[in-house]
Amino acid sequence: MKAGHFRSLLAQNRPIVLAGAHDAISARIVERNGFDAVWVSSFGLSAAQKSMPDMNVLTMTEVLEVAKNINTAVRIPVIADCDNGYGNAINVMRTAEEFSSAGIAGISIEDATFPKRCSLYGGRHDLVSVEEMAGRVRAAKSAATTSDFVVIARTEALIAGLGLQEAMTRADSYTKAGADAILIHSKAKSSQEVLEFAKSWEGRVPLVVVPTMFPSASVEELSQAGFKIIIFANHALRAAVAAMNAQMKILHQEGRAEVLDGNIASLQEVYDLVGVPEFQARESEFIPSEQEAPGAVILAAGFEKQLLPLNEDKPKTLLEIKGRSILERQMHLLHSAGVHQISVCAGYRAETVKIPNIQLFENPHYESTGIAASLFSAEAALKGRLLVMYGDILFDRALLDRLLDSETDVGLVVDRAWYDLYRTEGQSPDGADLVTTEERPVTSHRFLPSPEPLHIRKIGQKLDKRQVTGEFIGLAYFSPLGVQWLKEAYAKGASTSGPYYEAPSFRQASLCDLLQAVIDQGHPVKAIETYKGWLEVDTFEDYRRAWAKL
Ligand code: SPV
Ligand code: MG
Repeated sequence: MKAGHFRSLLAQNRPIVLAGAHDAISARIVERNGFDAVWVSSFGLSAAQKSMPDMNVLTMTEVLEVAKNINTAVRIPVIADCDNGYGNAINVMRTAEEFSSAGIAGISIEDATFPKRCSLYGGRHDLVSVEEMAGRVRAAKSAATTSDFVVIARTEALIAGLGLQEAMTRADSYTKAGADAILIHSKAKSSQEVLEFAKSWEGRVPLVVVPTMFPSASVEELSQAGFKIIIFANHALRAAVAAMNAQMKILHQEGRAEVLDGNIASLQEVYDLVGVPEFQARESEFIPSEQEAPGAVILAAGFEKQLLPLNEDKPKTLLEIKGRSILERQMHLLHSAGVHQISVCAGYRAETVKIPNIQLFENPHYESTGIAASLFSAEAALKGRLLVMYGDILFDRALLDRLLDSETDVGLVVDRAWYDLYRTEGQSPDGADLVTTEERPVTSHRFLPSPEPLHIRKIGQKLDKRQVTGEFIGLAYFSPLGVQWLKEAYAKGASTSGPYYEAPSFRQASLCDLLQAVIDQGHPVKAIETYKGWLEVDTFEDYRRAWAKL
């Protein structure tokens, strides 16, 4: 695909300009800056990947691995500098096969002996015979897995000091062997010799040039002289080395990162470069969002004199039933459902609530204020997914699971047994939190909870009993949105004067009053039905029953 794209560039009437990369991020920078293709530079890879000289010390597989990383990071074609093909024609075959099947658009193979040394280094540069190199070219062409794969034959004749005539002979021979382009390399201080070569070249295949040693030669100039492909081979690496050196020097001297501000890329630039936004989009598309674990707030501020002397020295939630307090039992239940962020709103005898691993909030005005005020004494804990429960109830663990799984924004556990009890016996205990749901329950001697939570229309202790469909057990769930509704209702209520729903004033508002406000603001408050399965400790009789039941 990319090889095909590179071939289409070859067919266009303009120069193809490459810049060298030494890793995936430098390749992406090359791409972002508009180059036609990436040159996987052996000079750059040796330096950046291993901090070693460019002397065939990297193996074919090491180069291939980086070339693959680069190819994955960019959309433009990648041409890999494969030195001499890592050996003889047999090694070249494997090289061509591996690189072409990895989706690399093309490779460059040079006529240096194995191991080679960087063309730009001083000292000897030995070349294999013309015939041997022609064999490498034929081998590369025959082993490529796609016919579009581009094989650039590179002659080092000028580097080895063999002169223009030898360079021409070799280039000619490599072309006949099937090369798709000829790279004529030179380390002369001027472009003169490559320009001369180009002049005598009769245009049988495109010419490639690497203007490292004659940097004043422009793309336009080289292109006009007949070069089709121009490779700025090592400038990204050298830019990085210069920048890192300069900034590390300052940083080490100053010992404070701020001194580099403005000199270095911002984090945002790096995020953009490596595609953080795209990866975040993938996350939200493919990874189911881990639901945040819910927290719980236990309301335990009040004092009930009907329980005296049991609660003389402690709040009701600390009453022990068979060796464990109600609060401890509640915490055990919550922990078993994965709820570990537990807050307690205390008031009466708050100092006695000394339980490890809870966050304690205090409503010092518990005598003159209602449960809503106690709840908001724990405002810091009112966030995320939240359970709110009375400190005097015990319930079946399954209720907790159903509530947490209910996908409601505000869900209240509602006991349907109240409905039957009241229907048949015409009585109901005082002080129960009653609800009226939109849907009327069907009476029967069997019970199955409604598969869908029911809409609650009214909640309070003074509802018209004929409309009541169940009793709120004092266990509620709020989604983050539900918590927001609760806070909005509380903020709105705080600015009211006079009676507030069933309370004489907002200060004395109960949880039910606040929930009714949420409903009246048009938000859905849902009932999760149960039939018994819970108990509360409100009276002496409740306490005795709790002992009997647990
Ligand atoms: C490279 O970039 O590795 C090259 C070009 O082969 S040069 O270093 O100029 O030889
Ligand atoms: Mg090289």
